[in-house]
Amino acid sequence: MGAFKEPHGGELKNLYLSADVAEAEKQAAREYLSWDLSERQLCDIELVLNGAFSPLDGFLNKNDYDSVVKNMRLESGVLWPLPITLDVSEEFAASINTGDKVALRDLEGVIIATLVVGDVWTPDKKVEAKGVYGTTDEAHPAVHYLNNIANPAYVGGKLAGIERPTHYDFKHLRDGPHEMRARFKKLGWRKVVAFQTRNPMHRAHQELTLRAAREVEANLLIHPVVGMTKPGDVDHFTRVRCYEQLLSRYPDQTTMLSLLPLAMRMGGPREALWHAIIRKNYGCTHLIVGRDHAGPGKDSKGEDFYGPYDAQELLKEHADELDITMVPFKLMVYAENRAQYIPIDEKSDDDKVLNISGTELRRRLTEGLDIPEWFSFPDVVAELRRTHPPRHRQGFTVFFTGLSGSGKSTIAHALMTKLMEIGGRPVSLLDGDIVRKNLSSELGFSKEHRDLNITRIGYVASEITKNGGIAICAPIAPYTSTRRIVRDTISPVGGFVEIHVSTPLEVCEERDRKGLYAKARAGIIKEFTGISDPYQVPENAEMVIDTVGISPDLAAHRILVKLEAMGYIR
Ligand code: PPS
Repeated sequence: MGAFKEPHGGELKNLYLSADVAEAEKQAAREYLSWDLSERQLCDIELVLNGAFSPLDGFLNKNDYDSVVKNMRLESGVLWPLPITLDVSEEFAASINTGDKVALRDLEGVIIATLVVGDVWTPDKKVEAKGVYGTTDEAHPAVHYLNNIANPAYVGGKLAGIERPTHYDFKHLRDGPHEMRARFKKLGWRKVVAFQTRNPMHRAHQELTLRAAREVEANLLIHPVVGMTKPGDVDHFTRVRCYEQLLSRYPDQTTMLSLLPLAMRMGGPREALWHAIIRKNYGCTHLIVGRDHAGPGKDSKGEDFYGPYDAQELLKEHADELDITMVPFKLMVYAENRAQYIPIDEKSDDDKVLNISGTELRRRLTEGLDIPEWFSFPDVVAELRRTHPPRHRQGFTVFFTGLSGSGKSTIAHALMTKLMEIGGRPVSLLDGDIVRKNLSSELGFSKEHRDLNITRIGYVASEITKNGGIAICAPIAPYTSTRRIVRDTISPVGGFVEIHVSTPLEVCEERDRKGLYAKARAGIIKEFTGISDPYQVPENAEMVIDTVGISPDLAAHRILVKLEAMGYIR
């Protein structure tokens, strides 16, 4: 196995134009139609342009897309497991034709690349979800993204790179595949084993990577994903500081840290193949694949989407084609009697093994409990504690959802007052009616407008939460997927407590405080929730309150007790 072999399917791409050509194209592109790249598209485009996604030279056209979804291969037969597509709105799709050029811009309007439009089509998202991820269950983060966040139409076509996406953080750790290959060559690293991660690394990970490197007599590249990972993951700033702490614990000159701006799909086995191809493009000869590689978690029935070693199996099946060797690893556990880590399959009956799961670690962090040295190095734990203070010092959002007239606003007011009485954090109320007067005054009640309204509330609440405050939201928020987007936005920055005010429709209608139900029944108000518009009942709200028979005061008191039990107040 040569360390610097050309990747399968052709040379390592570099789609950036030379400086003067790029400048000319940039000037010309001012006249092109323009598309603002989403966060995920920005991640994808960076890795297409710098060659990490070789042999791709743009976003997939329809034939390649169909073939990838169905057979895990490009039309040419080259192995490529995940569809890299440019999703756009219907209006935008209708405005472009094959052969047109489009300027692709980052969030600040900088032109990153231009695209020569190939195919424009509307994908069958069910077929894509089933084919690529083996499921249409929206508990899978990629299926949720596909159905609820990605735009409805796709555009394929070749890319020409104008400017590298800007990163202001950890510049010294951001090398593309060409630079990494050059660094390996310069250092004489002929064999390099890559370690993929989206989590903070503890002693078990260090032990595993050291063993893997020793086993295959290779140098080690710690190659964490810093683009988009699973919602709820530790933010990459904290993680990279942890990795930097850990790096000093490896033997000198053996190990390198570099960041990968990848948008993960949590696609399990197919994603593991993708990770292998990417690491080969970066010049690695080996990739560590552990238990449940790139696993999406549980499905809506509480079962695993993929078997724990499915990813290893799929890589084994395609070993001949991959040109990078998998180093399979079992779960590492700490054998207290031996005072060392061992793979779980080497455990004998005499061994007393200890393990702290991710969930248990989060619990200890949020409750400010001890994290033992056998589990993690103290400087890594100190980094984690800096960004994960115990819950009573974190910000949080209480998100009420329920029908109009269910009592959300009244309980929200009562709760706000009680929380202000306790003190310690600023409290903001984002009530449905207030938001509609201020933040969302131009919006109506179509699904699209309701979603926009809730996303705005979620955005404001996440800022309040991130800065240590308490946000109380009380919209109807009738759609499950939108509530989930809000949860996913807020959970990484603090607490999120969803409360379903489940007062039955008959009771709300009977109360009809604002006279809206009567108008809705008479057809004067259209799209009225519960009457002529849907309300999707929450399935995993932290709390359900039916206001029949309990006062707003008692309801707010129960919520306070719940918040105390969860550790947010004390
Ligand atoms: S949503 O669906 O979450 O965006 O709705 P929200 O922002 O909470 O706004 C709900 C309030 O607007 C009034 N209203 C309607 N509600 C539902 N459907 C229709 N068509 C409608 N038209 C006006 C109603 O007073 C809601 O207030 P609450 O406090 O919930 O009773």
